[in-house]
Amino acid sequence: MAAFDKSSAAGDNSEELILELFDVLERCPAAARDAATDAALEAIAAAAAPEEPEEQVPEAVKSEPSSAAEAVLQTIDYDSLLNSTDEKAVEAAVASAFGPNGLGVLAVTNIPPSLTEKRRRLLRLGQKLGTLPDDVLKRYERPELCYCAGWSRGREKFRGQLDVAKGSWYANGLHSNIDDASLRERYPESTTEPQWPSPDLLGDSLEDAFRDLSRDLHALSRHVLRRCDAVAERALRKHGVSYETTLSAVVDRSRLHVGRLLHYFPRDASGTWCGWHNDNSIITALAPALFYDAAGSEVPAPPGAGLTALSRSGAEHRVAPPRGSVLFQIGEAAQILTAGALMATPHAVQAGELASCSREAFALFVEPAWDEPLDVPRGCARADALVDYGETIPPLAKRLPRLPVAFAQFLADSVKEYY
Ligand SMILES: O=C(O)CCC(=O)C(=O)O
Repeated sequence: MAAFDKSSAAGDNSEELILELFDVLERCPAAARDAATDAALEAIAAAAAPEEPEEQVPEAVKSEPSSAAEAVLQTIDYDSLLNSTDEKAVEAAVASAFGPNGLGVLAVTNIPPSLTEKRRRLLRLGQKLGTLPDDVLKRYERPELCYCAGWSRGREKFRGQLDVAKGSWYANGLHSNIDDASLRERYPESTTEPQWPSPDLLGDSLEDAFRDLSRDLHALSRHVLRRCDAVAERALRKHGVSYETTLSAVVDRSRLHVGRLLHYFPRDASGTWCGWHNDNSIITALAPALFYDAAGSEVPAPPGAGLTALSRSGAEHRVAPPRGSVLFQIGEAAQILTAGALMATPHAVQAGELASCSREAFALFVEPAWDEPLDVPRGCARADALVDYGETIPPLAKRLPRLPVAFAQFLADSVKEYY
């Protein structure tokens, strides 16, 4: 069974218009489809802008018409996400972002000023941290934890190459103490607290800033996930599959929510700051990046720099988050648990023409618990969860030899393929 068979008839509710139009577009003659795709690409090019453009997105829920649905950044207003009584409209926006014709990225716009302040506070600390002398940073490395807690630069390999383009600070975003002896013994890398720098070193508490932002992003993720569950449930129901293990339930019983503060070092040549990959998470919350020059002043993004996503049709698109937004991407654990009704978002970070500035970003990987069994819903096959992006993403088929599999095992098998 193809869990998300796009040729099946869409529902007859007007609220399902977006999903239905996706289907119509797929059945269009190639010329019409190409024209629609070109229009979308032009719109993307016209929108190319620094990672934090000036425009606000005023609409409550901005759903693009289907002719431009391919690879358009879908947005949803924060207040609508939390308070709208029009669930169908909110779900349609989530379906457009993460469905088969979506970009795989959802921007939650008009976030509260307090969230923006927490993002700026943490990213500023990321800039200060990343520009500390190497010998100071070394004190915060934990080789015995495979550099999975605290500072890590040039220790991970990406596709066989040592990754020195960025440095990361890793910690659990929510939990400072995983008080389970068995988990601590089996998974020390992800259950051990890093040694946080004292506030004197950076002029502020990295630990507080990291956890404050993580808590807010986690809370927001749960609102998005509730709608992801509704979208998956509807898609699977069309195939007579009942959706029992919801993403929300999996996240609620997990304490594995990995935060990663990223400092992308200035470069003297164009290229890629972070190569193509899928996250292993259920969902990833991304605080849009800030850029700093050598003097520590905030600057606009260099042309062409920033997050790039691979749309479901295989086209690359730069993502320009609206000002005052948070981005969400789907990870592979969700792809497996929904048998492909929600697909992970292949993404990379480009350095642009000449990134003589640093880039500061933060990702919260909202993950299943270590021992959570990952499986497709009853009635679906392992093949339904597999999506092949050729050379771009290490094939999931290889990293997922059988189902069910404990999340920690899937993570370990993925790390082997990527790093
Ligand atoms: O820096 C970003 O915007 C994305 C980070 C990312 O892809 C990752 O850490 O996996």
